[in-house]
Amino acid sequence: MSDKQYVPPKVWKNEPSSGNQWANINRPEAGARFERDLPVGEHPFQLYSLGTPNGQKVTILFEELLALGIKDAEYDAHLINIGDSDQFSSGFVAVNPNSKIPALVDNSGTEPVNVFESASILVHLAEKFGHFLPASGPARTQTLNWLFWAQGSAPFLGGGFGHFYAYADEKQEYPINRFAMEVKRQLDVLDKQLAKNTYVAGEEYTIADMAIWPWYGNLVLGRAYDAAEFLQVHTYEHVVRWAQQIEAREAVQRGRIVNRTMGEIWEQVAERHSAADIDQALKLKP
Ligand SMILES: N[C@@H](CCC(=O)N[C@@H](CS)C(=O)NCC(=O)O)C(=O)O
Repeated sequence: MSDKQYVPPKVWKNEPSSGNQWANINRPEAGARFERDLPVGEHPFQLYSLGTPNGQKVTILFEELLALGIKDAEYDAHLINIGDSDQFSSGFVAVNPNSKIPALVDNSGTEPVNVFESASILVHLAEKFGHFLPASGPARTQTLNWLFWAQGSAPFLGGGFGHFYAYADEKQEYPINRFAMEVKRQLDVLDKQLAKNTYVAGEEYTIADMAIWPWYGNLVLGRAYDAAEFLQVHTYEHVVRWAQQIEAREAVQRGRIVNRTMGEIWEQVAERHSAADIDQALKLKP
């Protein structure tokens, strides 16, 4: 237990309790903080994102669609640096009033369509191109079950466990225990599902895998929060098997590095405007 006793005041006030950069991005008000238009590239899809797990979901899907030879899925991926408050520009807020990456403008039809929330973007693209989301029946429901599971569960991993275990200035037993318990329970849910199925929603690779892998796949592959030992991620052997299987896909290796500004140099493709941007980075891989 922390020795500092916090007594909530009668009315909450916005008094930052921490100096860490992730604690201080947000304010209790929504909306644009400054005027700036978004850049627009030449492709039908304009993605405004960052290579976090939520961003990776979408760039993995784009790369999977391109790997199928679908040229209409060409996209520009513009960098939104959330540490620099890019998500609060008037241009970004016009696309996503929630000020979170990823956000997409689909210019492929007669009128531009704004799409936000990573799962909504995945469904929009999967339906548009007819891949990675069964069109009807139980397989579609099963895919959506796991897609919604990911959207509901991952905030406990990122905003909950990751925040308190890795980012908070002070290590506090109560939130770390609470969120470690929940993350391990979620890993066990996945492990039991993947013991019986090749992919999360059955025998087909779907957008549910693309939504879950960036969070739980990266976690069991030891790429998140330096928490592999703490959470004993190797014990979830079916999740590890699945994570490695997804990781081996070329489209995943390409998509996971788009809009990334951290990690090894070959893992950083700050902006993607053509396949060559990714090719060049991957050439540097040892
Ligand atoms: N539910 C949203 C979550 C998106 C989200 O949390 N994005 C984070 C980065 S991973 C973000 O943009 N944070 C910036 C902020 O909170 O201001 C989705 O799935 O798209």
